Amino acid sequence: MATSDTVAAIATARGRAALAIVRASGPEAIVVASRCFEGQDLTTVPAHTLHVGLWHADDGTAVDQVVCAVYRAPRSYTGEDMVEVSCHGGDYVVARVLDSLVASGARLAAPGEFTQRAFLNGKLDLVQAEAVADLIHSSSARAHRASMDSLRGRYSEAIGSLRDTLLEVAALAELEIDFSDEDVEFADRGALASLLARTQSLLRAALDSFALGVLVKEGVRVVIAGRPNAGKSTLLNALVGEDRAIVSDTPGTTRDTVTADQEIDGLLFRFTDTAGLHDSRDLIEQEGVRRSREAVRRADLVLYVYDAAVGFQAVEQEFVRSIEVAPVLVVGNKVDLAPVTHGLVVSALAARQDHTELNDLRIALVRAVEKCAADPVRLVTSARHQGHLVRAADAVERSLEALRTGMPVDILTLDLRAALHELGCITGAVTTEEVLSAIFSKFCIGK
Ligand SMILES: Nc1nc2c(ncn2[C@@H]2O[C@H](COP(=O)(O)OP(=O)(O)O)[C@@H](O)[C@H]2O)c(=O)[nH]1
Ligand SMILES: [Mg+2]
Repeated sequence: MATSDTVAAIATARGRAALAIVRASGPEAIVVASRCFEGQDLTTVPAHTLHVGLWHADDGTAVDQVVCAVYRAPRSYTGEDMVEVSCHGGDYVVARVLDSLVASGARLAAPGEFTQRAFLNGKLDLVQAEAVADLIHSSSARAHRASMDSLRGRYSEAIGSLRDTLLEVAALAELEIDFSDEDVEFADRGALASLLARTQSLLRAALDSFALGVLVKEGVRVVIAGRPNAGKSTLLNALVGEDRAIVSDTPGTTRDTVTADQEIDGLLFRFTDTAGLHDSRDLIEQEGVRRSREAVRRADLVLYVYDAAVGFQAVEQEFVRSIEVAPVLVVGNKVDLAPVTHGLVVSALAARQDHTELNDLRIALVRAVEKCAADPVRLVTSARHQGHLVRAADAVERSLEALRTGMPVDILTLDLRAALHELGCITGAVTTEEVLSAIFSKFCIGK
């Protein structure tokens, strides 16, 4: 991807809407836009100004009345000259505006190309660029908060301070290499070891937060399991506050998988009412057990519902104990009919009238997720970051080992450099074309 040319793309979603934005970025952005714009001469207007005028297609026909925002390098999102055309929404007008930009000399932007240019021009680091995509995709308060934290540079700061500590240690170690003929020790081994140990514990805390980070970013998949007629579908409906699953007193009613999303305490929960489980008459049957295991395998959390009127059967207890893939929350339903002997107490039916009825269950769901990690300084939500953090922690571990065993100082610096390299990959201080295209190709076009 060259940054010497000028690109254009539609930045807003398709379909009918009051307004839409088509943007252009690159050295020719203002000239290209001015060729289509009848009003002020955009090439001579000051930076950061808005101009109302007529937009013309390349055949001269007036397409729309628009507002052009003009930005000049380096004070723009991409760090290049940019024009953002606010036109009326709807597919036709927007497509014509884009066509005319292309006819005047821009080329169509690749996905994420604006943000990639911003990165290449030093407007954002890689973590912040990824946060832009996460922000667009965030669908809960906590996912939003994590991406805003990253976008504002807090995550990069945390990585940066880890790098600074490692650089400090590396500098001291390298000083010794420079003076190795003179056989002096500049650095106090104990002080180096404690700096490295501190870095290591911060890295471990970051790594520990990844399990929670993924749940915050992707949502928590909760599979509601239990015997037919236990009240799973009723509970799902009560939790999401609408009738998503079919409720019936004929066992085996839920045949298709029903999934419904609900935000609780800023976390997105994706509840799945298990299907197929109910086709067999009893959980003890081979097929029933196989299917429940199958459903449970895809869960981050299992909500096991039993019917208090029937009791928490031995086979059910056995089944719950055998689930290893995810934490299980046991709830006894139909407390209005019989006392609950195990787990949380629920009346799914009553909860339909009174939505505070399930508050204990909601709290338990959030707690079960938060248990996945201690309160981290910065939440790691990206598998890419996780990979680099693991390798950085390994390298720091090796350098600690090198210190402990009194290895030559150049062995120590090799490991420190490896750790620094990994941290640099996270923020993009070190990067390759391949990594960039893997990241930015997942972006929307126009971002
Ligand atoms: N008395 C009582 N009945 C309930 C409760 N929850 C569900 N039911 C009833 O139990 C039956 C089975 O419920 P359903 O949600 O379809 O169970 P599923 O097969 O596990 O999905 C329905 O007739 C529900 O109305 C409850 O808390 N109390
Ligand atoms: Mg059901």
